[in-house]
Amino acid sequence: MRTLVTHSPDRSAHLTNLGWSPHFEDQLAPDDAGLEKMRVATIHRNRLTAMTGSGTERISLPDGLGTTAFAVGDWVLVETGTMGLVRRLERISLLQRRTDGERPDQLIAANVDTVFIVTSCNDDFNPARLERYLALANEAGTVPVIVLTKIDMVADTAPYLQHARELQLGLDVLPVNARTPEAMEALAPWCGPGQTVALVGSSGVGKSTLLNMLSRKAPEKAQPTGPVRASDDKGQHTTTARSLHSMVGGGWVIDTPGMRTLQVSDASYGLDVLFAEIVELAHDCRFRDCTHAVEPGCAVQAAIAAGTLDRARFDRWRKLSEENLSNTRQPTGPRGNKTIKTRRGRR
Ligand SMILES: Nc1nc2c(ncn2[C@@H]2O[C@H](COP(=O)(O)OP(=O)(O)OP(=O)(O)O)[C@@H](O)[C@H]2O)c(=O)[nH]1
Ligand SMILES: [Mg+2]
Ligand SMILES: [Zn+2]
Repeated sequence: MRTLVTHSPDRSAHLTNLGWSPHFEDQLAPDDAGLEKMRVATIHRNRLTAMTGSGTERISLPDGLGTTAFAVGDWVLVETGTMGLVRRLERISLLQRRTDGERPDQLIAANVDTVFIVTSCNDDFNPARLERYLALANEAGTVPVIVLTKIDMVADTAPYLQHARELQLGLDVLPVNARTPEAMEALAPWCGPGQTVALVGSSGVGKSTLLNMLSRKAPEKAQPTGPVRASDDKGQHTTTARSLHSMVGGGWVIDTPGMRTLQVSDASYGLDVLFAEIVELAHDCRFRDCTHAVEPGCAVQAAIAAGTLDRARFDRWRKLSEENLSNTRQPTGPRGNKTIKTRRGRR
């Protein structure tokens, strides 16, 4: 039988550092008093581990309940001794993505405060792909930050920085060499006790390199990192599972495998935050349901003509909006139908 160190005097400080907050405390019933509060650390096909401040344990799930219903970062209540799962607590935030076919959404990470969207100063840098990550992070109610790695590999980082900053109003962009301690200093404002950050991005951009720095891993415990292909800077998918690790300055960091594709679905809010300048312009279109394609009096088309809105950015907005509409499960009413039958003038 397993036991945990449950009576440490600074136990509640451990829990707070682990991300426990009133949001979770409020979900406890008097009967839950004897249960262990744990945070999901790793998820494999048939295996789930969770941690308290003092250790990581394998959790046994009730019959018929698979691991796909859980995300790294979830809070669960567990029976002391047997380590049997009692229930999962409602999440503050959830990063999830649509997978191909009819399979359920893939849960990337839960109860995350900040998403570090990692990209490099090389062929990986792609505004259209970064916008997908931004929509995902916005939709989940997390704060996205762009971490631009491999600044030591280029003579001039300015164009990368400029393009990244233009992706979303007020977006923080952090240029780093992920292999140096200065990278940690750059990321520090989003880290610290009680904070949970997730690293996302394509394979080879340096997510695990950053994680090893943030959690100051001993070499034998470090997340493996792998080289990128010289011809196109693509990584080799070194990390294959999501996992939660403590950071040296307090707080928790989640490593994720590089994603090959990222579909946008159920992300209208996330897209509105991402493309706030287009949403803003649309208020001035003559027709409230203007599609910004052919209508007279379209403020969005006028901005493109005037050179104040980039046509490529507009094209990406249209592509993502259409993809979101066709992927979103519940139809959102007549606007789901692209032919506009009733057009109301504003004045
Ligand atoms: N020069 C330089 N190399 C870096 C930097 N960041 C990461 N690398 C190297 O890039 C390669 C890939 O890094 P990883 O940390 O494995 O990348 P990853 O994002 O975790 O990749 P996956 O696990 O495959 O998703 C390794 O060889 C790192 O040492 C950086 O800022 N500068
Ligand atoms: Mg990795
Ligand atoms: Zn318009």
